[in-house]
Amino acid sequence: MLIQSVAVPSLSELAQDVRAGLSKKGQKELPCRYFYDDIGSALFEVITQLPEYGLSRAGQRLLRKSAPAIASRVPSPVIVAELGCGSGRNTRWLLEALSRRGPVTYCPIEISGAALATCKRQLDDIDSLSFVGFQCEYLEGLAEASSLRRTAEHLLVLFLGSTIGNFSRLQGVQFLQQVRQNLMPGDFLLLGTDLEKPVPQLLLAYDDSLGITAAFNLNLLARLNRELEADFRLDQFRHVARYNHQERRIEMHLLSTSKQTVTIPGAGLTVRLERGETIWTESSHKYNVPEVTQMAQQSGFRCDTQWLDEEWPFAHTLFVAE
Ligand code: AVI
Repeated sequence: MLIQSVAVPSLSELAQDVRAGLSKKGQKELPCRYFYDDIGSALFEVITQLPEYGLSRAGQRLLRKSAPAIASRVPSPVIVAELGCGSGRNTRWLLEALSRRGPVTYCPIEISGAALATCKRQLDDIDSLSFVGFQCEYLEGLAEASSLRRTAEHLLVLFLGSTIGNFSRLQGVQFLQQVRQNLMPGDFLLLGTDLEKPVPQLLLAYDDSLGITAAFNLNLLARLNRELEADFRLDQFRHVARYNHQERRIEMHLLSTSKQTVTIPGAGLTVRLERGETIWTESSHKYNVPEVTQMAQQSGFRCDTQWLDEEWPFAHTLFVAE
């Protein structure tokens, strides 16, 4: 298996981000990208199977349905660069459809080494597929994948699962602009976006009855205990999912159930929390269809084709670089 490690965020980067986020004057914050250590990635895999969390299944259904159409739009040979591959299960349909027509180089880009290894195992049996994994941040990995390109090879970037929703709307467009900078005119981006839906349904999706999303959220504090020798008492925090109507997003918070002091030696920090105060850990923005078209235009793409799921409002849109 070829897996290249470009630059996994260093401990000092984690320490700096934790320091910045937890010493904020108003709302304390922790970046959601730190959810995905090996334990967090495993918990996220379980989330994707939960009855309340229809998002991943919608993405799978769409990919299965649209794979032949996508394969007919994207010329061969192709490099498929997937930003955050997870287990790789979702991508199988598309990779199979593409590799029936010619050689495919698949470059999953993933921060978790364990997830990358699972992805490789899942897809190992696909004929004429070369696997070059990158364990690093998305844009670094994309630059590496793009540098593998030979003449006449097209690039198809997959950004599925509505990970774009974890950026603010503005950051999302800025990120797509950076993706575009790594592409040539005529290259493709397949973008997954979770669409607006009734708030009670969203709240259940982010606060499931088995408590897996709660564990996923709390693992962030457990990670700081493991990696920065922090002394967070997990029983003194509660997972909270809220809908922010103005921003049209689900927010996940960790609510302190007592007045407490936490020390984080690895970040050189002592944090005081009031009873009821929260640490904001994630936003998950929900979109509507015209917004997706607008995002394409703002980032140097045009929309080619869009597929919508009928059971769980979710869109896959094929963008072409202009
Ligand atoms: C990865 N990302 C798109 C997920 C989401 O729905 O925002 C992460 C997640 N957080 C809680 N459940 C799932």
